Amino acid sequence: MLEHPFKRISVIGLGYIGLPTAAMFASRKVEVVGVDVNQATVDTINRGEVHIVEPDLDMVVRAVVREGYLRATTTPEPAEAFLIAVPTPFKGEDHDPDLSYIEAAARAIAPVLTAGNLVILESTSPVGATEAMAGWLAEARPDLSFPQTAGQGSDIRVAHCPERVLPGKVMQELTTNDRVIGGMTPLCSERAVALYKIFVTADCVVASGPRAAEMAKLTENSFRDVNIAFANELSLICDTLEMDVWELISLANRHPRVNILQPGPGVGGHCIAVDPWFIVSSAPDQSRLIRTAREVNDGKPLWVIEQVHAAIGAYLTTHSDKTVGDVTLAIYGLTFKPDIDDLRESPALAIAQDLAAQHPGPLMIVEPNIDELPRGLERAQLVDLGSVRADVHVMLVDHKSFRQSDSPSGKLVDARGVWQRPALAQY
Ligand code: SAJ
Repeated sequence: MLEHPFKRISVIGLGYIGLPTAAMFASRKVEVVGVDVNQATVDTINRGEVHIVEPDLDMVVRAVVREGYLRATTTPEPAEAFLIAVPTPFKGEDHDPDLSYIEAAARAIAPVLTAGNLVILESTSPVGATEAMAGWLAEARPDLSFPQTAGQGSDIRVAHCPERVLPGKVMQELTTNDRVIGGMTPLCSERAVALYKIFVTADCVVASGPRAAEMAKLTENSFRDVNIAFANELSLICDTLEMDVWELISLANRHPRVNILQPGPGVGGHCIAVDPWFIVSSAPDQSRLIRTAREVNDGKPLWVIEQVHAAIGAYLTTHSDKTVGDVTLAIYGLTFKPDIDDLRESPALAIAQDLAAQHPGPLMIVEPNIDELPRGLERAQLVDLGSVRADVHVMLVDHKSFRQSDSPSGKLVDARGVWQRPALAQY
């Protein structure tokens, strides 16, 4: 094992990023204290259990809690390094970033800081957030020196090291993804590299500073958002031209320098649907493409809802003895992407809630990754794939089990190309 100076590491925010990161350090036999404001989360972790679904996470947490390397608390304790992994949502119609969780975390750890400590911001953040965090820390601890005023010789080292792991592959990508390290001084970066090298097997790439690291993370997610918007726009164009978008993208992607992503019911999750707005809000006049991509992706759920109403109308024209209240709808998938249990910012959930409110007939929902239906879907019935009996079928999330099943009979609205995917002949 590598020699490193970190006897105790504290992770603030035990969510989708913080808990796997805490568990990863602990699995390398470093003492980790996880801090979260939610007592139920803290209790769950201290029992060796997890409150989120992520492959292999439960196994690692169970082991490190049992061996005494990870424990959780609601009150920060002294440590050599602090990693802040709290949410950074946006607020209001202008989509301005909300840094209140970072500020609260900074103010919570400030009292326990001691000279020599390293503080890392992992939360995806707008440009300037790390410096703002260093400012809050300095305000709370005038007895300590910080890099913004003391430079290389500061008591406290501060860096931004954005998380970039994919939900569903977090435990793997935490170790194998390259890591961008943006220290406020070269010494801050050096310490942060030493910290991450405890478990990262890929490269730790040192940026010119925290601002470059912040912008790199926002750029990665905006790149993906723009590519998905391109695919979503193609799906609208193909609908108008009565063409198959899935065939079109398969064909175009056979070009060696073309790699179009897949259309869907919209872009969800807490990252790609949020982060591009941080760029737009910092440079609104220059971010025309990034803003338009967000608007295209945000407009897709409404388009899918219109498709469903059109399918209901088409069904009724061939069943003149029925009224709209007699039409049974089946919705396949609620999560924000396949094979996870995460409903945050899910376009599929928003579509289902809208249909539940508008469609007067019976509503069946197939979502193998949850046990009970969330708010707004009280009148719907959660069913197994095999029990679906419906007139109009709406595919929203391409879970593995859906991909492996046959196309149902009835009217189909397929936002993911599961039932419509073309088999292209190839010689
Ligand atoms: N989606 C499509 N079509 C596609 C790909 C995705 O419609 O071809 C949709 C998904 O269904 C989902 C949304 O986009 O609703 C986002 O899913 P995702 O798998 O693209 O990304 P996330 O949000 O799970 O994770 C992203 C990742 N960023 C990049 O790939 C550039 C991940 O590496 C980041 O760490 C994560 O955001 C984050 O935390 O910022």
